Amino acid sequence: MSAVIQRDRLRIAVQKSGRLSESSQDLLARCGLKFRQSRDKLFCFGESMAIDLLLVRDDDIPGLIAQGVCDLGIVGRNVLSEQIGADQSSIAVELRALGFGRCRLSIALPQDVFYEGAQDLDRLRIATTYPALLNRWLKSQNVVADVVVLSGSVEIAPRLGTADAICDLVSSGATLAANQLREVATILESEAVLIGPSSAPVDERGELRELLLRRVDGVVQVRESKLVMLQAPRNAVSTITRLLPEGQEPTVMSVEGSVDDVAMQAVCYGAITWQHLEAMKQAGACRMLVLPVEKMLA
Ligand code: PRT
Ligand code: ZN
Repeated sequence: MSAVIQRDRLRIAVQKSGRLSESSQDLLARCGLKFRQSRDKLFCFGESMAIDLLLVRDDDIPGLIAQGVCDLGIVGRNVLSEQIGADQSSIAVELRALGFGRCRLSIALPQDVFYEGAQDLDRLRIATTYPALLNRWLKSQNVVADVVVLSGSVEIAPRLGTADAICDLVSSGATLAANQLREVATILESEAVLIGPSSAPVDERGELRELLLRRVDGVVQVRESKLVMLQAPRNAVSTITRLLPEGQEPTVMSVEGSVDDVAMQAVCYGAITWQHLEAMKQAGACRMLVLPVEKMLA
Protein backbone atom coordinates (compact mmCIF):
# COMPACT_ATOMS: atom_id res chain seq x y z
CA MET A 1 0.00 0.00 0.00
CA SER A 2 2.83 2.44 0.83
CA ALA A 3 3.98 2.28 -2.81
CA VAL A 4 0.69 3.90 -3.86
CA ILE A 5 0.64 6.65 -1.22
CA GLN A 6 2.93 9.63 -1.67
CA ARG A 7 3.47 12.19 1.04
CA ASP A 8 2.93 15.20 -1.18
CA ARG A 9 -0.73 14.22 -1.04
CA LEU A 10 -2.99 14.99 1.92
CA ARG A 11 -4.28 11.89 3.65
CA ILE A 12 -7.52 11.71 5.65
CA ALA A 13 -8.50 8.83 7.93
CA VAL A 14 -12.21 8.01 8.09
CA GLN A 15 -14.20 5.17 9.63
CA LYS A 16 -14.38 2.14 7.32
CA SER A 17 -17.76 0.85 8.41
CA GLY A 18 -19.90 2.14 11.22
CA ARG A 19 -22.08 5.01 12.28
CA LEU A 20 -19.83 7.74 10.87
CA SER A 21 -18.71 6.16 7.56
CA GLU A 22 -21.49 7.23 5.25
CA SER A 23 -21.82 10.79 6.54
CA SER A 24 -18.02 11.26 6.51
CA GLN A 25 -17.72 10.21 2.88
CA ASP A 26 -20.81 12.22 1.98
CA LEU A 27 -19.27 15.34 3.54
CA LEU A 28 -16.05 14.90 1.55
CA ALA A 29 -18.03 14.33 -1.66
CA ARG A 30 -19.90 17.59 -1.03
CA CYS A 31 -16.50 19.26 -0.68
CA GLY A 32 -15.87 18.22 -4.30
CA LEU A 33 -13.62 15.22 -3.59
CA LYS A 34 -13.90 12.14 -5.82
CA PHE A 35 -12.18 8.86 -4.99
CA ARG A 36 -11.25 5.57 -6.62
CA GLN A 37 -11.23 2.69 -4.11
CA SER A 38 -8.35 0.21 -4.02
CA ARG A 39 -9.11 -3.49 -4.29
CA ASP A 40 -8.43 -4.09 -0.58
CA LYS A 41 -11.00 -1.31 0.14
CA LEU A 42 -8.67 0.29 2.70
CA PHE A 43 -7.38 3.10 0.56
CA CYS A 44 -9.20 5.57 -1.71
CA PHE A 45 -7.17 7.52 -4.24
CA GLY A 46 -8.35 11.11 -4.74
CA GLU A 47 -9.06 11.72 -8.43
CA SER A 48 -10.20 15.34 -8.27
CA MET A 49 -7.58 16.65 -5.83
CA ALA A 50 -4.34 15.41 -4.20
CA ILE A 51 -6.31 14.16 -1.21
CA ASP A 52 -6.55 10.43 -0.39
CA LEU A 53 -8.58 8.49 2.17
CA LEU A 54 -7.60 5.73 4.52
CA LEU A 55 -10.54 3.60 5.69
CA VAL A 56 -9.91 2.30 9.23
CA ARG A 57 -11.51 1.59 12.61
CA ASP A 58 -12.46 4.82 14.33
CA ASP A 59 -10.31 4.00 17.38
CA ASP A 60 -7.17 3.98 15.20
CA ILE A 61 -7.70 7.48 13.79
CA PRO A 62 -6.13 9.67 16.54
CA GLY A 63 -3.09 7.32 16.59
CA LEU A 64 -2.64 7.54 12.81
CA ILE A 65 -2.52 11.32 13.12
CA ALA A 66 -0.17 11.19 16.10
CA GLN A 67 2.22 8.99 14.05
CA GLY A 68 2.03 11.35 11.06
CA VAL A 69 0.55 8.59 8.86
CA CYS A 70 -2.55 10.75 8.22
CA ASP A 71 -2.92 14.53 8.14
CA LEU A 72 -6.60 14.73 9.07
CA GLY A 73 -9.29 12.42 10.43
CA ILE A 74 -13.02 12.27 11.14
CA VAL A 75 -14.01 10.76 14.51
CA GLY A 76 -16.48 11.23 17.32
CA ARG A 77 -15.33 13.87 19.82
CA ASN A 78 -15.66 11.07 22.39
CA VAL A 79 -12.87 9.08 20.69
CA LEU A 80 -10.58 12.10 20.32
CA SER A 81 -11.06 13.22 23.94
CA GLU A 82 -10.62 9.70 25.30
CA GLN A 83 -7.33 9.14 23.50
CA ILE A 84 -5.80 12.60 23.45
CA GLY A 85 -6.03 14.80 26.54
CA ALA A 86 -6.17 18.61 26.41
CA ASP A 87 -2.48 18.70 27.46
CA GLN A 88 -1.51 16.81 24.26
CA SER A 89 -3.18 19.25 21.89
CA SER A 90 -0.08 19.56 19.67
CA ILE A 91 -0.71 15.94 18.55
CA ALA A 92 -4.30 16.38 17.39
CA VAL A 93 -7.03 18.92 18.02
CA GLU A 94 -10.62 19.37 16.97
CA LEU A 95 -10.48 21.58 13.86
CA ARG A 96 -14.19 21.60 12.99
CA ALA A 97 -17.43 20.21 14.45
CA LEU A 98 -19.32 18.50 11.63
CA GLY A 99 -22.92 18.34 12.87
CA PHE A 100 -23.56 14.59 12.49
CA GLY A 101 -23.07 11.54 14.76
CA ARG A 102 -24.48 13.49 17.70
CA CYS A 103 -24.58 11.66 21.03
CA ARG A 104 -23.54 12.16 24.66
CA LEU A 105 -21.39 10.25 27.12
CA SER A 106 -23.50 9.80 30.21
CA ILE A 107 -23.59 8.07 33.56
CA ALA A 108 -26.61 5.82 34.08
CA LEU A 109 -27.89 3.97 37.12
CA PRO A 110 -30.51 1.24 37.61
CA GLN A 111 -33.97 2.89 37.74
CA ASP A 112 -34.44 2.30 41.49
CA VAL A 113 -31.03 3.57 42.69
CA PHE A 114 -31.10 6.92 44.49
CA TYR A 115 -29.21 9.79 42.82
CA GLU A 116 -29.11 13.43 43.78
CA GLY A 117 -25.63 14.43 42.63
CA ALA A 118 -22.17 13.15 41.71
CA GLN A 119 -21.33 12.37 45.37
CA ASP A 120 -23.86 9.52 45.23
CA LEU A 121 -21.45 7.71 42.88
CA ASP A 122 -18.82 7.53 45.65
CA ARG A 123 -17.36 4.02 45.95
CA LEU A 124 -19.64 2.60 43.23
CA ARG A 125 -18.28 0.37 40.44
CA ILE A 126 -18.84 2.13 37.09
CA ALA A 127 -18.47 0.11 33.87
CA THR A 128 -17.27 1.95 30.74
CA THR A 129 -15.28 1.79 27.53
CA TYR A 130 -14.19 5.41 28.20
CA PRO A 131 -11.96 5.15 31.33
CA ALA A 132 -9.88 8.29 30.65
CA LEU A 133 -12.93 10.55 30.19
CA LEU A 134 -14.70 8.99 33.16
CA ASN A 135 -11.66 9.26 35.46
CA ARG A 136 -11.16 12.91 34.48
CA TRP A 137 -14.81 13.69 35.21
CA LEU A 138 -14.81 11.81 38.55
CA LYS A 139 -11.71 13.73 39.59
CA SER A 140 -13.33 17.05 38.66
CA GLN A 141 -16.29 16.08 40.87
CA ASN A 142 -14.07 14.88 43.75
CA VAL A 143 -15.65 11.44 43.56
CA VAL A 144 -13.70 8.25 44.23
CA ALA A 145 -15.26 5.36 42.32
CA ASP A 146 -14.05 2.04 40.93
CA VAL A 147 -13.81 2.29 37.13
CA VAL A 148 -14.45 -1.11 35.50
CA VAL A 149 -13.08 -1.11 31.94
CA LEU A 150 -15.09 -3.20 29.46
CA SER A 151 -14.67 -3.55 25.69
CA GLY A 152 -18.40 -3.52 24.88
CA SER A 153 -21.95 -4.36 26.03
CA VAL A 154 -21.54 -1.98 28.93
CA GLU A 155 -25.29 -1.62 29.41
CA ILE A 156 -25.75 -5.14 30.74
CA ALA A 157 -23.04 -4.87 33.44
CA PRO A 158 -25.42 -3.81 36.26
CA ARG A 159 -27.75 -6.76 35.54
CA LEU A 160 -24.79 -9.15 35.47
CA GLY A 161 -23.65 -7.75 38.81
CA THR A 162 -20.23 -6.70 37.47
CA ALA A 163 -20.92 -2.99 38.04
CA ASP A 164 -23.33 -0.69 39.91
CA ALA A 165 -23.50 1.99 37.23
CA ILE A 166 -22.39 2.58 33.66
CA CYS A 167 -20.84 5.38 31.64
CA ASP A 168 -21.71 4.98 27.94
CA LEU A 169 -22.77 6.80 24.78
CA VAL A 170 -26.46 7.63 24.50
CA SER A 171 -28.35 8.99 21.53
CA SER A 172 -32.07 8.14 21.61
CA GLY A 173 -31.94 6.66 25.13
CA ALA A 174 -33.66 3.44 23.92
CA THR A 175 -30.76 1.18 24.98
CA LEU A 176 -30.79 2.58 28.54
CA ALA A 177 -34.58 2.20 28.77
CA ALA A 178 -34.42 -1.39 27.48
CA ASN A 179 -31.95 -2.19 30.26
CA GLN A 180 -33.92 -0.42 33.01
CA LEU A 181 -31.23 2.23 33.39
CA ARG A 182 -31.71 5.95 33.98
CA GLU A 183 -29.38 8.68 32.73
CA VAL A 184 -28.22 10.83 35.65
CA ALA A 185 -25.30 12.95 34.38
CA THR A 186 -23.80 13.89 31.02
CA ILE A 187 -20.03 14.08 30.99
CA LEU A 188 -19.46 14.93 27.31
CA GLU A 189 -21.61 16.19 24.41
CA SER A 190 -20.28 14.59 21.24
CA GLU A 191 -20.59 14.74 17.45
CA ALA A 192 -18.31 13.89 14.53
CA VAL A 193 -15.32 16.23 14.36
CA LEU A 194 -12.55 16.86 11.86
CA ILE A 195 -9.25 16.46 13.67
CA GLY A 196 -5.61 17.11 12.85
CA PRO A 197 -2.36 18.46 14.32
CA SER A 198 -2.80 21.99 15.67
CA SER A 199 -0.39 23.34 13.05
CA ALA A 200 -0.68 22.53 9.34
CA PRO A 201 2.16 20.86 7.38
CA VAL A 202 4.50 23.44 5.82
CA ASP A 203 4.41 21.94 2.30
CA GLU A 204 1.63 21.75 -0.35
CA ARG A 205 -0.39 19.64 2.06
CA GLY A 206 -0.80 22.73 4.27
CA GLU A 207 -2.49 24.62 1.45
CA LEU A 208 -4.71 21.64 0.65
CA ARG A 209 -5.69 21.45 4.31
CA GLU A 210 -6.68 25.14 4.34
CA LEU A 211 -8.69 24.74 1.13
CA LEU A 212 -10.49 21.70 2.48
CA LEU A 213 -11.29 23.43 5.80
CA ARG A 214 -12.86 26.34 3.88
CA ARG A 215 -15.00 23.94 1.83
CA VAL A 216 -16.02 22.04 4.98
CA ASP A 217 -17.14 25.35 6.53
CA GLY A 218 -19.27 26.06 3.45
CA VAL A 219 -20.84 22.59 3.43
CA VAL A 220 -21.61 22.56 7.16
CA GLN A 221 -23.08 26.07 7.04
CA VAL A 222 -25.26 25.32 4.01
CA ARG A 223 -26.51 22.07 5.55
CA GLU A 224 -27.89 23.93 8.57
CA SER A 225 -29.10 26.95 6.59
CA LYS A 226 -32.67 27.66 5.60
CA LEU A 227 -34.16 30.30 3.34
CA VAL A 228 -37.17 31.95 4.98
CA MET A 229 -39.66 33.83 2.78
CA LEU A 230 -42.70 35.69 4.06
CA GLN A 231 -44.92 38.73 3.66
CA ALA A 232 -45.62 41.22 6.45
CA PRO A 233 -46.82 44.78 7.12
CA ARG A 234 -43.96 47.24 6.61
CA ASN A 235 -44.11 48.35 10.26
CA ALA A 236 -43.51 44.74 11.47
CA VAL A 237 -40.18 44.31 9.63
CA SER A 238 -37.89 45.14 12.57
CA THR A 239 -39.85 42.90 15.02
CA ILE A 240 -39.77 39.99 12.57
CA THR A 241 -36.05 40.50 11.88
CA ARG A 242 -35.40 40.16 15.62
CA LEU A 243 -37.45 36.94 15.77
CA LEU A 244 -35.43 35.22 13.00
CA PRO A 245 -32.61 32.90 14.15
CA GLU A 246 -29.05 34.13 13.53
CA GLY A 247 -28.36 34.66 9.84
CA GLN A 248 -27.91 37.18 7.08
CA GLU A 249 -29.70 40.53 7.18
CA PRO A 250 -33.11 40.00 5.47
CA THR A 251 -33.85 41.44 2.03
CA VAL A 252 -37.04 43.53 2.06
CA MET A 253 -38.97 44.04 -1.20
CA SER A 254 -42.18 45.88 -1.99
CA VAL A 255 -45.26 43.87 -2.98
CA GLU A 256 -46.88 44.84 -6.29
CA GLY A 257 -50.19 46.64 -5.68
CA SER A 258 -49.69 47.07 -1.92
CA VAL A 259 -48.39 50.12 -0.06
CA ASP A 260 -48.42 48.63 3.44
CA ASP A 261 -47.11 45.10 2.85
CA VAL A 262 -43.58 43.96 2.01
CA ALA A 263 -41.99 40.62 1.10
CA MET A 264 -38.99 39.51 3.18
CA GLN A 265 -36.43 36.82 2.58
CA ALA A 266 -33.52 35.79 4.78
CA VAL A 267 -30.97 33.00 5.02
CA CYS A 268 -30.88 31.70 8.61
CA TYR A 269 -28.10 29.49 9.99
CA GLY A 270 -30.01 27.61 12.70
CA ALA A 271 -33.17 25.51 12.80
CA ILE A 272 -36.47 27.28 12.15
CA THR A 273 -38.97 25.79 14.56
CA TRP A 274 -42.77 25.99 14.64
CA GLN A 275 -42.32 28.36 17.59
CA HIS A 276 -40.31 30.75 15.37
CA LEU A 277 -43.05 30.70 12.72
CA GLU A 278 -45.84 31.17 15.26
CA ALA A 279 -44.05 34.11 16.88
CA MET A 280 -43.57 35.74 13.46
CA LYS A 281 -47.21 35.16 12.60
CA GLN A 282 -48.20 36.92 15.81
CA ALA A 283 -46.01 39.82 14.76
CA GLY A 284 -47.99 40.04 11.50
CA ALA A 285 -46.17 37.72 9.08
CA CYS A 286 -48.11 35.57 6.60
CA ARG A 287 -47.39 33.34 3.58
CA MET A 288 -44.32 31.94 5.32
CA LEU A 289 -42.10 29.45 3.49
CA VAL A 290 -38.98 27.69 4.84
CA LEU A 291 -36.75 26.17 2.15
CA PRO A 292 -33.49 24.17 2.32
CA VAL A 293 -30.40 25.80 0.81
CA GLU A 294 -28.31 23.73 -1.58
CA LYS A 295 -25.29 25.91 -2.36
CA MET A 296 -24.21 29.35 -1.23
CA LEU A 297 -21.57 31.70 -2.57
CA ALA A 298 -21.26 35.13 -1.02
O1 PRT B 1 -15.68 -0.64 14.03
P1 PRT B 1 -15.34 0.67 14.63
O2 PRT B 1 -14.42 0.59 15.82
O3 PRT B 1 -14.85 1.64 13.59
O4 PRT B 1 -16.73 1.30 15.12
P2 PRT B 1 -17.41 1.38 16.59
O5 PRT B 1 -18.31 0.20 16.73
O6 PRT B 1 -16.39 1.63 17.64
O7 PRT B 1 -18.22 2.73 16.47
P3 PRT B 1 -19.70 3.04 15.95
O8 PRT B 1 -19.76 2.95 14.48
O9 PRT B 1 -20.71 2.30 16.76
O10 PRT B 1 -19.79 4.57 16.42
C1 PRT B 1 -18.93 5.54 15.89
C2 PRT B 1 -19.22 6.87 16.57
O11 PRT B 1 -20.59 7.22 16.37
C3 PRT B 1 -19.06 6.89 18.08
O12 PRT B 1 -17.71 7.03 18.50
C4 PRT B 1 -19.89 8.12 18.46
O13 PRT B 1 -19.11 9.30 18.30
C5 PRT B 1 -21.00 8.13 17.41
N1 PRT B 1 -22.32 7.70 17.93
C6 PRT B 1 -23.47 8.41 17.79
C7 PRT B 1 -22.61 6.59 18.63
C8 PRT B 1 -23.98 6.63 18.92
N2 PRT B 1 -24.49 7.77 18.38
C9 PRT B 1 -24.59 5.55 19.67
N3 PRT B 1 -25.78 5.61 19.94
N4 PRT B 1 -21.85 5.53 19.02
C10 PRT B 1 -22.43 4.53 19.69
N5 PRT B 1 -23.76 4.50 20.05
C11 PRT B 1 -24.23 3.27 20.80
C12 PRT B 1 -23.98 3.36 22.31
O14 PRT B 1 -22.68 2.89 22.64
C13 PRT B 1 -25.07 2.46 22.89
O15 PRT B 1 -24.70 1.10 22.82
O16 PRT B 1 -25.63 3.10 20.66
C14 PRT B 1 -26.21 2.68 21.90
C15 PRT B 1 -27.09 3.76 22.46
O17 PRT B 1 -27.96 4.25 21.48
P4 PRT B 1 -29.46 4.70 21.85
O18 PRT B 1 -30.00 5.33 20.61
O19 PRT B 1 -30.19 3.46 22.23
O20 PRT B 1 -29.35 5.69 22.99
ZN1 ZN C 1 -14.47 1.79 17.47
